[in-house]
Amino acid sequence: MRGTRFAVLLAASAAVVVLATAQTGRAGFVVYSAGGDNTPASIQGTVDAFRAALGNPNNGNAPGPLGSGRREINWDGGGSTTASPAGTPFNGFRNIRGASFTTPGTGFLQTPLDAPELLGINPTYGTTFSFFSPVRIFVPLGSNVTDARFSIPGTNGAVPAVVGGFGAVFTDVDLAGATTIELFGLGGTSLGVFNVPTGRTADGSLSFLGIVGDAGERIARVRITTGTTALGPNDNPGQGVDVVGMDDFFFREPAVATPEPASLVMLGTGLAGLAGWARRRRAVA
Ligand SMILES: [Ca+2]
Ligand SMILES: [Ca+2]
Ligand SMILES: [Ca+2]
Repeated sequence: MRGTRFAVLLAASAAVVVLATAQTGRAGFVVYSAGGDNTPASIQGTVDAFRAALGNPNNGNAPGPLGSGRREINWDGGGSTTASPAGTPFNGFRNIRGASFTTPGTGFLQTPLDAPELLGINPTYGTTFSFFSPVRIFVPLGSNVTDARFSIPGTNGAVPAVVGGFGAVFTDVDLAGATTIELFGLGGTSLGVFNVPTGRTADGSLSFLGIVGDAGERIARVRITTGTTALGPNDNPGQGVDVVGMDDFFFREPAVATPEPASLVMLGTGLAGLAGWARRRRAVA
């Protein structure tokens, strides 16, 4: 009888360890990455595999919460051929897709490669960058850091959310290790920093990095660092200056950010009870 209960205790402890590892370590993440040339086809297969890993369908602008699928942002404004400047926070996609963006800089730009708003920063950027989805890319201004937070689509940010995976397309990643995606959990703990692979052409390359949890990992915030500098200087990786832009974002359907999964709470309560039982057994032995 005692042996049976001890086995139950061991089993419960092992389950908690597995869950804790999945919540806090990067061992529970599956990485999809590709460093391509200047054609969308060079990263298309990896992007599509990541879409499938996030789940179907693409939920578009549908209100949530929804039980499956993913959201995408292509920055193209439904076929716009002009730039759209925005401040920070940038909430243009908060209600329809469940993502809002901030930067330590001054704002953001969704821009075609030939727009005066982009070329006014530096006239060489029209050939430094290229797009994955035509014709606009996305860049922070005054900083190379972009933070994304999530909410249930249709609540206009009122219901905070977590996502199980996130990925993005990048353009003109030249220096290894300079462009990264860092994931954070609900308590602000870093879940890992993941490097975006370098492209295969000197300018205008496309790269993709996507990370998806395989055990219910919950991502509350994403920090994207693009290159070594805010937009402004010429791209010059030989001198350590790497300017990088972004295109399409992909993330799993946002889910309500409850403080702790009910199953984990129940398991923890059960484990505490079992541990108490074990202490009592030792005390009377
Ligand atoms: Ca685009
Ligand atoms: Ca370059
Ligand atoms: Ca670059």
